[in-house]
Amino acid sequence: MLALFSATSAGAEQRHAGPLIYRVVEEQPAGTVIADIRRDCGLASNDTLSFSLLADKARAHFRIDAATGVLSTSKVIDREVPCSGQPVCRQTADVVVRPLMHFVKVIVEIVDLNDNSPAFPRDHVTEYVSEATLPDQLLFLIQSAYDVDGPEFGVVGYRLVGGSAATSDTFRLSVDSSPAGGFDVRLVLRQALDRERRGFYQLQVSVIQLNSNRCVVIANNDAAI
Ligand SMILES: [Ca+2]
Ligand SMILES: [Ca+2]
Ligand SMILES: [Ca+2]
Repeated sequence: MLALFSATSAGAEQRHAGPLIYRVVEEQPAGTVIADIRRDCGLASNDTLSFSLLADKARAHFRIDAATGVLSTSKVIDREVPCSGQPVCRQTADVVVRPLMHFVKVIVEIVDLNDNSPAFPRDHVTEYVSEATLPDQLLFLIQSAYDVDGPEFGVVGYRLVGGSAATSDTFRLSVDSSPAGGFDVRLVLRQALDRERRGFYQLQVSVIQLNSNRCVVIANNDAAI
C-alpha cells in the first residue's frame, strides 16, 4: 500500500494532502479487504464516526464498513470490464466521514491476472494465392489477435505451427511491430507454387504470450492456389 497522505489526527478541519492509493488483485472474492480508511486517515478508533461512499459508481466495485471504515471489494472485480487491454486500471472512490464531513479521495489500482487467452477476430480464413506469385512476396495480412488482459499478459508474438515440412518450406510468417502498437502479421511465400503438384495448404497460426510455456493455437488459415 502506498499512501500519499499526511493527516495524522482527527479533527473537523483535517485536510488531506492527496488521495489514498491502494492495490487489489482482480478476481478476488467479494469482501476482500483493501484498506482501513479510519487508520490511514489517522482517526481515533474510539471516535463515533460513520463512513460511506459518495457515488454509485464506486459502490459497483467497493463497499465500506460504516462503523470501522474498512474498505473492501463489493463483488468479484473483473479488471477487463472497466479496463480492457489497458496497461493500468485505476478506480476511484470518495469516502465521506460523518459527522466530521471529511472527504477522502481513494484510488484503487486493480492488479491484472493473466486470466484470458487472446482470440483472433475469425478462427478460420480462406485466402487465394496465384501460382504466379514470386517467392519472398508478402501475401495477405493476418488480422491481429486481441487479449483483453493488459499488455503484460497479452500477445507478444505469432508463429506458424503444425503443418507438414512442405508447408513450412513453402510459407513463413513476417511479424513486425506496428507503429500503432501490436503487430503487423503477414504470410510470406518462400518458394514458387505449383498448382498441379499441390493446390491447397492448411496453415495454423498461434499466438505467443508471456508467462505461458505453451503456444495458444487459435486460428487456422487455409491457402488455396
Ligand atoms: Ca479478469
Ligand atoms: Ca486479467
Ligand atoms: Ca492473456
